[in-house]
Amino acid sequence: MHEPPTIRGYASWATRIAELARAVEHLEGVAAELGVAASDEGGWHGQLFDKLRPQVEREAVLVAAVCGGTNTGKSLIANALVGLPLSRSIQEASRTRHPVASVPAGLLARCDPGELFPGFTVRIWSDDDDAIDPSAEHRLIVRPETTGRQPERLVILDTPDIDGTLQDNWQRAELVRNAADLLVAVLTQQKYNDAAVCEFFTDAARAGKLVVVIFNMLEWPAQRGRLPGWLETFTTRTGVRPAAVYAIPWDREAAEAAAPRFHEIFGRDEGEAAVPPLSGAELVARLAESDFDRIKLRAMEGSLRVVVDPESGLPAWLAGFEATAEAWGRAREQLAEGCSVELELPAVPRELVWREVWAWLEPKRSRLDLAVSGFYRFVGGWLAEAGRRVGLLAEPDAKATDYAAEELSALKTALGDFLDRLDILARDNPKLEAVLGPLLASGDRGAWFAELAARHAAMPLVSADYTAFVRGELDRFEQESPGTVRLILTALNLGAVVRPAVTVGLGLAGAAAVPPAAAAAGGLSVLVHQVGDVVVGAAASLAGEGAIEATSAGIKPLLERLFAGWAAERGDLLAATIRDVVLGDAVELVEARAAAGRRPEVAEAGRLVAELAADLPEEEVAA
Ligand SMILES: Nc1nc2c(ncn2[C@@H]2O[C@H](COP(=O)(O)OP(=O)(O)OP(=O)(O)O)[C@@H](O)[C@H]2O)c(=O)[nH]1
Ligand SMILES: [Mg+2]
Repeated sequence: MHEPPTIRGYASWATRIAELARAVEHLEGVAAELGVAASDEGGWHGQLFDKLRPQVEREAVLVAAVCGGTNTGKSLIANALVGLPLSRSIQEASRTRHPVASVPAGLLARCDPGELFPGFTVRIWSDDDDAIDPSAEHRLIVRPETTGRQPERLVILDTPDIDGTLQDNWQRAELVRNAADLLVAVLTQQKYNDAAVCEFFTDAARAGKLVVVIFNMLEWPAQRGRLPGWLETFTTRTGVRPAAVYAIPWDREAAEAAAPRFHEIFGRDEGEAAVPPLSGAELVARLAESDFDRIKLRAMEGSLRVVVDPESGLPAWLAGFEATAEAWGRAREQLAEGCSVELELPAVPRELVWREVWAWLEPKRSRLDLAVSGFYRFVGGWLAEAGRRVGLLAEPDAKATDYAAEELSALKTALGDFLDRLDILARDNPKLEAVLGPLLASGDRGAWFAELAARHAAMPLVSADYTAFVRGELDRFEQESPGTVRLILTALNLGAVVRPAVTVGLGLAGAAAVPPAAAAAGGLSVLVHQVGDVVVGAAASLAGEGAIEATSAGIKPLLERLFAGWAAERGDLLAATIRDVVLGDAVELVEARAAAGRRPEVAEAGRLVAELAADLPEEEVAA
């Protein structure tokens, strides 16, 4: 006979199942978004959400239903188990028309029998004729049990037959079977091999219902020897693995007294005689006490096996989820690596930067006069001269206009490069195609370039941000190196030229592809900031005759930052345009999907599934 599963306690399973359902529910919201196939070939979803979860969410109640062919003594047995007349036991066949449930009154006060038995209209029992009312309505007659004899968490039902002429009866029996944890299969010599009976229990076995077999109306002990053969036929046809087998001898007196005796049948009959038969009350006590956890676990076992099946269950779905999230992760990496362009700006108009430095120096002039007196006068004169040379003082507007035109053309080239890269990425990666394809296909490129030009035209040559940035940098430098202001002047005077290189890319947080310059350019934080997911990085190199002096004077980093900051502001304009008019929230979308695989629910669901699977008893290998 079947070995019971290891008893770990119903409560621990119930908790895990509830947690698992919660985790999966969270992931499902994301799964649709990620495009994870909603494959449920194995039916794990229905088992988890429709079978297991409702069970664990309500009070742990054991529902035992007496089922079987017509006129086999079901009502007699149900009444004996309950110890009260539930439903009339009659000689004619197919007389029980509605299931009758004996529910402990205390339990009835806490739980709604309508929820335990979907599909039925609940009626409170008035007498044992209720169950034989020929009404077409699917009724569930509830008899509150007030004697206290019936265990508090046990519900016992008598059910209509499953093989008579009335189809309504079968339907009602099936509804009860689906809601029950334990089926008491009443079989007789005539019915143990009946097609309809076997079909009913085949479905029960498939759903993993625990079945206790009772052979009734036996010539006793004459037919004892026939039982193993009947049982073998029944279990082979149905796939039922009985948790226990009992036999009830044909006994008119016992039947009339509603007190049948249950003889437990073990594999062979040796030693059986020594075990006294049980009364209905004793059998019930055994079910509710020592068998409760085992029965509940067994009732869930079938559903649970479906859920934890590595091939067709939740693990397969989780693997699909992770694989899809990983594919989004790769798409994200590709986007970060592939989407970065060099913005090659025309030589930075250094006189503009100088003008900012000069403006910063102005209010300090008297202090400088005192501090550096002659030097300052020398520098002042030199600057005027240098200014004339580089055109700072001559036709500044014309120069600015030239610069702006060159700059716009550089920005447009970079935008074109950027769009080309997006095209390539979308072609290479189906996930990126899904997100970027529609943007690129339907976008009006002419309008994008026009928008870039409009934004560029509206941008001042020297922004308030830049002015503030320069002042901040200079103040900081002066504070860190008091008395070295003259060095700034020296370097500028000597004509150091700074060539910043600006990289505009999709700096996804944490991605290796964040332009290294952006990460290094800490001093540019005012300007080089994250704009959505777009990072503008700037690096600079110092060249020209003043480079060595600037380096030795220790102001190289300062100068680099000042010039790079200027260029970065241009890069920022490009980045913002790309984000606002081309990409929209596409990058955030990719980022969010790539992050889905790292959601804690993924690991949690994996852990719970593994734990639940480990608790399942080894599956019996069919002999
Ligand atoms: N002598 C004797 N009569 C029995 C025994 N088991 C059942 N009966 C009788 O058989 C008849 C049918 O029993 P029920 O309990 O009504 O059978 P059922 O399976 O509920 O029948 P339906 O609900 O009509 O399908 C009744 O008259 C019972 O008294 C038994 O072991 N010995
Ligand atoms: Mg009956």
